[in-house]
Amino acid sequence: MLLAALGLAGAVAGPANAAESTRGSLHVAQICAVTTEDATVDEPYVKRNGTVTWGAGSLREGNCLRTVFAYVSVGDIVEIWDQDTNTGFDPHDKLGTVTIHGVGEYHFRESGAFYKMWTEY
Ligand SMILES: [Ca+2]
Ligand SMILES: [Ca+2]
Repeated sequence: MLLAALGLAGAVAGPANAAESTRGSLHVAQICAVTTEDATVDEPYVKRNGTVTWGAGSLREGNCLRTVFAYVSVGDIVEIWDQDTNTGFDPHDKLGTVTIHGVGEYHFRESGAFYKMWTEY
């Protein structure tokens, strides 16, 4: 009876785990620009393991984006970048890199910027 129950649980968990591997099991709940890299407004985007997974039009200093349709998993390398013209003298700016360890608060402090990000289930 117990083995049968475990077998059923395994069968149900399979597709869910497959979905997690592509989408990520943690929701990026919020990203806040405490200090922007540009003068007052950045155009932040998120890379997950080197691939751009989410971007916003703009984010003003002191503001947060409360609904971010971005998902990550434990162990992922997540970077936040500020989009610029990406010409020779104005490349995109990397604002920081973190390794996801679970639900929590993450800080990004490169290029003179300070961003916070929270993950949730
Ligand atoms: Ca910039
Ligand atoms: Ca910018």
